[in-house]
Amino acid sequence: MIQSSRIALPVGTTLDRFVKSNQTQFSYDCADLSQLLADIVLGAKIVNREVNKAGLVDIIGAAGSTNTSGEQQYKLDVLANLAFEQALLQGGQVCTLVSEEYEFLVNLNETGKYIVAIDPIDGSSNIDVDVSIGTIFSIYRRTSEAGVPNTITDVLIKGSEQVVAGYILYGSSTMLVYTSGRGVNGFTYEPALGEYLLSHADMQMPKKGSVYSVNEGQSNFFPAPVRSYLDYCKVERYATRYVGSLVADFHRNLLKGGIYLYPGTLEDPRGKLRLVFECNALAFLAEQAGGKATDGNIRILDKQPLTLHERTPLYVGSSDMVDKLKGYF
Ligand code: AFP
Repeated sequence: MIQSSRIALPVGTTLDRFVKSNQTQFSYDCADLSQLLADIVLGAKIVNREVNKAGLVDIIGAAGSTNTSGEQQYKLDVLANLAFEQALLQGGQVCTLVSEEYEFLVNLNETGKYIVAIDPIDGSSNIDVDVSIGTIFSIYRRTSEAGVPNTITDVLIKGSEQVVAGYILYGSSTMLVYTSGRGVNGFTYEPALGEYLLSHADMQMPKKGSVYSVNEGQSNFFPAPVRSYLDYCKVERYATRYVGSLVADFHRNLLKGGIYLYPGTLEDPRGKLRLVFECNALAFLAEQAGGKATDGNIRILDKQPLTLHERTPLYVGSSDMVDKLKGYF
């Protein structure tokens, strides 16, 4: 006998339906946003499929190449980059793609209205050890003339100009979290349906938490204000939680409250994280959820990138915690 009560259960709100029913939240054409997110979701589904079988097939491990920052590329980095590029190319909304995996911009469609910045796989070194990884993306409205290929100056845009930003977390479940500038919403992937379903509506980062996330092994080389703040965290007996995948650490702090720190060091004052591919998107999400993001002196979203792969210190998380840290600078 068919269990009608079971099949009658509501499916929930799919990402597509959510975007369409919240049209007024997006200042531009909602159909564009819908298509763009659908393209990113398609890329993410391919990545998710590969991540889930990473241990079974020859997908883990180094690809034998390095990316533009001289870092080792993992096979999944290469595959994910290709998956997103192909999905965005097919969708046709994007004039230019900039990716952490490419040294230069890639012009996809001269008439496209949007520029996408993407870190296809964040936390690559965690792939081989089955720890959560992520994808981070920012979407900007094109300001250059349509029909003309963009140049580097057209894509060096402040984070405050983002129209949409988000991430996909490939964790114990796969989640997509995004903002279009009117709050933050989270969707959990239901693999049987192939859909992202609204699971975390109007996410708010607690004003304060008791977790700090930092690679504290490097702390002898951190700037004095950061070292003082870390001493304060210990006095307060905050817990340390650091996965080494920015998306995973950020996501936990978004839900539970906390602060993520990636400072510069004495030898390398700009740290490791990229402004365009990683920090801007998370800063936009943090602010939209009530949190804050700074490099210690300047709000991340106000920083004008001078190069595509520019790095910046990043302190992001609960507003009271970021304010407290800023007090030490
Ligand atoms: P990988 O992609 O090289 O693993 O780097 C990940 C990352 O950019 C970010 O996701 C982590 O929070 C941070 O670097 C970890 O860096 P450390 O290993 O220096 O702590």
